[in-house]
Amino acid sequence: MTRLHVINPNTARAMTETIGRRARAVAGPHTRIEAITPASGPASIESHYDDALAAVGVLAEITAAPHADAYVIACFGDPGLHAARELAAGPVVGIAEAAMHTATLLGRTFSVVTTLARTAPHTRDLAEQYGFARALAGVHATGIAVLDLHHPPARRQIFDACAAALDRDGSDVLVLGCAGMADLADDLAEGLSVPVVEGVGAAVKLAEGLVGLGLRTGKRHEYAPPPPKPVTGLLAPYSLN
Ligand code: 5HY
Repeated sequence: MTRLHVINPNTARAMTETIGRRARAVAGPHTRIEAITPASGPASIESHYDDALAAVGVLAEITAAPHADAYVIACFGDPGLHAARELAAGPVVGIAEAAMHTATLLGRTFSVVTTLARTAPHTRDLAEQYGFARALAGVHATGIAVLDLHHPPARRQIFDACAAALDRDGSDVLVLGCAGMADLADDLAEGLSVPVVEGVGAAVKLAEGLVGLGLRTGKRHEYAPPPPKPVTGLLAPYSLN
């Protein structure tokens, strides 16, 4: 049995339920999904400030579950990804990185449709960091806040934004830029007749594959355990001494 911890870095429990449903819908019969809402953190992640706060909660969940075979960070900003890989023995897969890898196996270019415009530069930065800048045809914001994605009008707005993005970019594949859109992929793919990649499912299947291959995070260099040192004040409980 593969124990896969899927961590929603924000503290919106309804969103964790959406993420968990999608993860379980795509997971194989030998994978047990644990969908996790951190005890602390922002209700949603829409800024660098939210991202920084959320990373601490992600790391706490990684530390609390050393027994997991792999972890998914289920936020399109991949908060805390590199620090989590320093802590975890098993693979840690961020949904943005997973979605971009998956999209480039399906087409030469992909478009990302996301929430607020202010998050678009971070998506471009991640594509650059992960080596997908050339394949990224465009990042398109809907202007919908993360916690408003479940409202019916938002669904129509997202569909229209996806259609416009594909037309404008001439791209082959669509990537949904928020974990809160995870349950929209199948309907969008049918309506738009293109591959629609959402990061939760992509990350779950990649994590399953890595575990199935017996592969774990490399610990020789950058992702070696962090050197222990005193941590004072608010974050003192996170000291690794
Ligand atoms: C996410 N925020 O997937 C991102 C999406 C975004 O709370 N979950 C969040 O807007 O960056």
